Amino acid sequence: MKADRRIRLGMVGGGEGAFIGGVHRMAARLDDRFVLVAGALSSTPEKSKRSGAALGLDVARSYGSYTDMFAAERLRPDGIEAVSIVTPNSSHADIAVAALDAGVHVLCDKPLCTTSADAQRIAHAVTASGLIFAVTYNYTGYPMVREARALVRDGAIGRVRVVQVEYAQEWLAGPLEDTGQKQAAWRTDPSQSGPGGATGDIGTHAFQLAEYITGDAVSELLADLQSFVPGRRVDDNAHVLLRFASGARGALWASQVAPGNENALRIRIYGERGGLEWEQEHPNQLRIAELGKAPRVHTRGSGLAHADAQRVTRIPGGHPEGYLEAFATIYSDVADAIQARRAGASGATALFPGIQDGVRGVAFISAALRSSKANAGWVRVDGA
Ligand code: SOE
Repeated sequence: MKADRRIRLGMVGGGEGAFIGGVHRMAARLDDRFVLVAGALSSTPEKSKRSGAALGLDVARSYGSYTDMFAAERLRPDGIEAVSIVTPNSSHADIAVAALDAGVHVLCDKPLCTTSADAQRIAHAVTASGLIFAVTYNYTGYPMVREARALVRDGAIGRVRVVQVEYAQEWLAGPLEDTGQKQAAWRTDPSQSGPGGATGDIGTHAFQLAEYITGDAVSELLADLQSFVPGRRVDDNAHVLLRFASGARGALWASQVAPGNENALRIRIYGERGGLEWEQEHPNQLRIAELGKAPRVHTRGSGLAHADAQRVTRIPGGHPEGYLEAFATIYSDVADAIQARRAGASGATALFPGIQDGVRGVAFISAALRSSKANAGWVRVDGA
């Protein structure tokens, strides 16, 4: 019988009523590179086991807590090799460090954690363990985002001058958290989400995307955060000016109170010789304009795309790929890295977001809060 080459995956969080855990499970399965074999899926042992049963997990591998899972799986010859962490943000750090201590590769949902001290703690554990660590900034998995990144690196638009990035949603325009809606409740509770609201939930996606595509780091920012919904304990709207290390300038807008917007993540990048524009809700197209030439649209699957984009394209152009495929690309990139590790190779340059992206995201949230809270003006974005 042929050995199963798939990577044995565990999951922490993602039980009954969860949203992102289900997305991770679909993403892990799409390219058939992972098999979910164990889980500690909920905050109480009873719910965990019930959730495991609903997913068809082996009862013996449906654990009441993540500590039980790491301890028991470690002793099995067929124990988990990787874990997905899909719990609310404030629990990421302890779970991630426990996983790394147990010798398990990690895929952690964003943001990495809620404090800079925890971000450093995880980063040290990653270095000490030598294990693979990914943060699911899933929008980096879109072929046309990889295309934009490659074009900027190849100098297609020249030296970058201006970055405009925004992520607008409408779903928190009212006090949804007061209705008991679980997704809204934990995201607006600082003890679970951390101190950033829109800043942490979607601002970090926008920030990471800007750094990912440009390959440049934001060195300073100036933020104006607001909670428009009465009684809300975290920000629901953020305007942030950015200064990049290269001298480029940027502006980031993250809002969860913008009626008419679902997941309107959009980035525009302007260089000395041209500009790029990409929107998450139309992800198969990338608009490029070079000075003196008619603007054109690069399309996913056209066969003309950069190798980095073609590598993560599954079906021919004209058949839309979307959110789940992009998410799955992060999983498959991680699978490549784990399998390269199994084979004793270090693996090709990884294009999935790693621990550094996680640390930067936390640095962004904390800098934005510092700048806005004390009207402190420009502040440094720490976190190498
Ligand atoms: C909810 O605002 C949410 O699901 C975020 O948590 C995700 O990270 C974002 O990608 C989509 O919206």
